[in-house]
Amino acid sequence: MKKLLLIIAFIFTANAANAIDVTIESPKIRLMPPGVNMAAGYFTIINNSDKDITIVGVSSSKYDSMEIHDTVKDGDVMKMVKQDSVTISANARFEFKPMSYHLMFMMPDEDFKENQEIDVTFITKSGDVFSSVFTVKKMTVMKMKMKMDMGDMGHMMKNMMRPDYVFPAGVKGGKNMMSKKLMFGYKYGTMEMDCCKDSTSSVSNDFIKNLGFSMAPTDMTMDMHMFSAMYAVNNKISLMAMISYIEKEMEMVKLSGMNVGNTHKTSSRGMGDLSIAGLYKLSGKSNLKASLSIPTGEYDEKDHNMMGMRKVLPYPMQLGSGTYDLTLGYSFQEIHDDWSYGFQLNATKRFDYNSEDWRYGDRRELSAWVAKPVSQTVSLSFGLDVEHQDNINGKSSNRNNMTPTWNEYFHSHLRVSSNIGLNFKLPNSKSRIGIQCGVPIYEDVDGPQMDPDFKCNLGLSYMM
Ligand SMILES: [Cu+2]
Repeated sequence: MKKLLLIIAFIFTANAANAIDVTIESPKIRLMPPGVNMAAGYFTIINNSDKDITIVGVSSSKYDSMEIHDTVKDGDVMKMVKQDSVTISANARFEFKPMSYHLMFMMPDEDFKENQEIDVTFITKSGDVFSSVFTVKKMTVMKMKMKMDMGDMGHMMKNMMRPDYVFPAGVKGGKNMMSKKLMFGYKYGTMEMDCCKDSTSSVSNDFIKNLGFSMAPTDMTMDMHMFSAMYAVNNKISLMAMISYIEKEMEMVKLSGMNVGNTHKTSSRGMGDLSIAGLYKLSGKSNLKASLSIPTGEYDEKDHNMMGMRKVLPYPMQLGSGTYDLTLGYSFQEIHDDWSYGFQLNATKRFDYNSEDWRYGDRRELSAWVAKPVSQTVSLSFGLDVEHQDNINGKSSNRNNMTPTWNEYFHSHLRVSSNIGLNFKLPNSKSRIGIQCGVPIYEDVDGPQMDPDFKCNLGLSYMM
């Protein structure tokens, strides 16, 4: 947006040079300590023309965001209030000064030094453009008896630069962004499972065999590459779309009959379900999410069985649900000076059966975490995940009775995992990296059911 504004500015200055007759005196930006992401700018503008000039926008190639502010008294607190425009009367002089109108320079590309020069472009209501060069200057901060309240925005700007501002990599969904921001994300998730649990304890292959199954899974890996895009329609509403590429592999062992002890591997890979979501910001700390899962993933994936015949793979090996699923979520995060915490609740409801006459069970999840920045660029987090998954409803026409993975009643579980994570906020960059890994610490399952050894998530995001 900033770049677009500048391009527009160049076009206008080229075509309409001197269309605006203004003089700008002593333009300066307050020198801020490193790591501070907001600075005020002051100058005096003289309108040499016989017409009023209304400034409606400011931008700079060195800052992501700029605003015009006024300072107003609210009780005994001074507040900075964003202004959509400021009008300079014909043949008048107007001062942008401390405790009054000023420019707010936000999210600099780098930490600036004294006497560094910063380009600033102004756009007027009539579409004219004029520019000036501001100089970074050390200025004594006025000692004020009154408290300065930067409001929501000041806190937000400061917090946004923290590594723990974004959720740990394993936490789904996201946070609202500033209006018109666009973000691209990539997440890689991997999970290793082995066999098997029933209730809260591990069970042996003999146990599975004695239940009448002739095959048992031995281990399973799931890899997921998820691509997402998020766009902030305004400060309250962001829209997201997510699609994943999934790879699954399962090894089975023959428990009875012919070829006892032989193992066999099956795999499935392809696109998963497409998810589109809306985020609604409730406050600076919380948001609501509603997402719809659209069945783009296959749910009748096939692979060769032990006999060499291509058969539909059991439920856990499928890539999609085959149903339109609704997920409602609530996220909360509170950021303190040197730590933060948050939690997220998600509930997924599946309404219909897929064309193979089954559906995955409903699902409820809770993720909670505490995070602590250990430097300006790195934060550490500890978290707990609770997931509650229901059994499969209906019965696939492709099912068989040979393996517990095909049994609809061996899928529900309550699982608690603990995890540890790292977030990186690259300096002077719009990229973030997160990594989070966890292991189950409590499981209560309807089984025999496969259970995870560990899971890891790696997340990358880039904000335009
Ligand atoms: Cu301000």
